[in-house]
Amino acid sequence: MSTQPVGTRAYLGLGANLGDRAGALQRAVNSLMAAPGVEVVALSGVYVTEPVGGPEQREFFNAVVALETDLTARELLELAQRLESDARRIRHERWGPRTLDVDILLVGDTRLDEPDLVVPHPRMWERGFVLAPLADIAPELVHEPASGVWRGVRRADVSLVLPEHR
Ligand code: A4P
Ligand code: MG
Repeated sequence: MSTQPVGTRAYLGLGANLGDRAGALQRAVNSLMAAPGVEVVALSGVYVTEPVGGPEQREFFNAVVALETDLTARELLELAQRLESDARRIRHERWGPRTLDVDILLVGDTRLDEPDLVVPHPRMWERGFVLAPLADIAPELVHEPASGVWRGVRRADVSLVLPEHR
């Protein structure tokens, strides 16, 4: 089932560093495709990225997804958290390893600064693991980044696919 999106462009960041990392990202894309009020319009490449912050942990797989949506930023956060719990993510520690992390990067020109939701995502512009995939699908948004931001970020030899349209 899908509702007709009214066309706010939103970008979500996907990350995984436990278990089947590429599979977790693809399942998240599949679930987004199936979600009412959400149309997946572009997928970035998949990047293998060194962990930023947190404990010693495995490299992440990261990607960015572009949506057209009539959901609000808060509704997108609820959807993101549902995808994370579907991936059986257990929160142990901030910035710690996770089967799936879904961050709300941008939602049209929405600006929110609430305890549990800050949009645009406050750390996105300094993170190569966000900017490299974002530049694949929205190069106009990624200006000359601070030097060093691309370190530890390389293309993975896997790609995400958009499943057949419903
Ligand atoms: N929250 C507030 N704003 C947002 C937003 N725009 N999108 C709140 C999503 N969530 C948002 O997140 C903690 C709380 O942030 C949520 O309950 C939500 O209400 P979390 O996912 O439980 O914890 P976290 O992800 O560990 O913390 P945080 O602060 O969101 O971290 P980041 O900034 O998401 O960074 N290194 C690599 N290479 N690749 C990564 O993907 N990810 C992180 C997490 C750190 N290092 C990484 C990567
Ligand atoms: Mg997060």
